[in-house]
Amino acid sequence: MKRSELVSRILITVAVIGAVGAPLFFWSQSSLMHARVAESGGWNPNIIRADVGAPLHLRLTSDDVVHGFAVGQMNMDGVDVLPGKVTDLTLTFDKPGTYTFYCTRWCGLNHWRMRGTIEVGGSNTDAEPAPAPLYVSLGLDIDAPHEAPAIPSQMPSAFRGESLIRGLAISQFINSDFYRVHSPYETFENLDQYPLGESQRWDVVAYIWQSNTTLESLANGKKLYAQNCAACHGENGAGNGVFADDLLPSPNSGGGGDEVRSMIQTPANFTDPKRILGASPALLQGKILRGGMGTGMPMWGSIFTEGQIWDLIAFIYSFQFEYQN
Ligand code: HEC
Ligand SMILES: [Cu+2]
Repeated sequence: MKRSELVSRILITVAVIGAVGAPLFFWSQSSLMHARVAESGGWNPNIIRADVGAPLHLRLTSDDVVHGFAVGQMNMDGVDVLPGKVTDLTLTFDKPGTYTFYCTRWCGLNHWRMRGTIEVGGSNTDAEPAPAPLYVSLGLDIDAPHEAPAIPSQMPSAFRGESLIRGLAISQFINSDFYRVHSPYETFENLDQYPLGESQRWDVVAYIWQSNTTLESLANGKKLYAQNCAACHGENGAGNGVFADDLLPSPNSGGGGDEVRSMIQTPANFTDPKRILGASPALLQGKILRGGMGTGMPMWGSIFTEGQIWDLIAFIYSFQFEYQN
């Protein structure tokens, strides 16, 4: 499904209205929806019902800090939800289903727990079941270790790679069917049929990875990463974001002593070549969609469109490769 079609599934109008006092009077036919940091209860209400095609009016205010509101799977920019103000938002859904809404401002450590659902009822005329994610159809165990057995001695460069491929037939590596199901390390192995040294093969891998994405996708991934991932995984991908040290294991991950605890809490370091060069896009997609792993890694499947997740993955690999721009 193209992104423009996804966007057209929802119609949005927004207005921010001054002080809560007087305007309340005008809008009193529908009640306010309150936002609070997750520790104080998150959204109230956090389940909303609506009907297909019928405008849903939401009146949002915050009881504490600045929050944001957006509906997942819509490629929608968040609208601010301010203390002492009312944000008036009208949403119209043209497909039934369960939608996730979420906070878009880093309001605190548990920011990403500020989520709720909109149940949109109506007859499901053109229902097409969602296809299984790639990791499921591939039967990939995304929790198995995926360390690359060998890593490059310097950062692979797409620029050097491009100068090496003249006369080599590598077009079979440059399409999404290949890219999505192979790790950079597997691609490095596949390249051993060519007359190239090891670091040259890694440079060609960098070239192949860059050729399987676009500057637009990388830029969009970078933006989404800064908004949604950097607070844990770090601006520079090193797993050292401002919240990284404060993450708690999820309640059901049990004890396990300090060593296990620090292992399961630490956000993945995307600058670690062993880790990322050993992971295929399908594996990273599975982890992003599903989240969990008994850690603080949120699940993002209900938040991002498929295209947005591929953009994030393209950006994650850019911590491993020197790309040309
Ligand atoms: C609240 C903190 C937090 C946020 C926010 C977060 N992550 Fe994570 N993430 C983690 C933790 C902790 C892990 C380690 C879990 C593991 O690897 O088992 C992790 C692991 C991952 C992995 C697995 C890497 C691997 O090698 O297996 C990927 C991919 C990932 N995160 C992507 C993202 C993306 C993309 C975003 C933003 C959309 C994001 N994360 C936001 C905490 C976070
Ligand atoms: Cu918030």
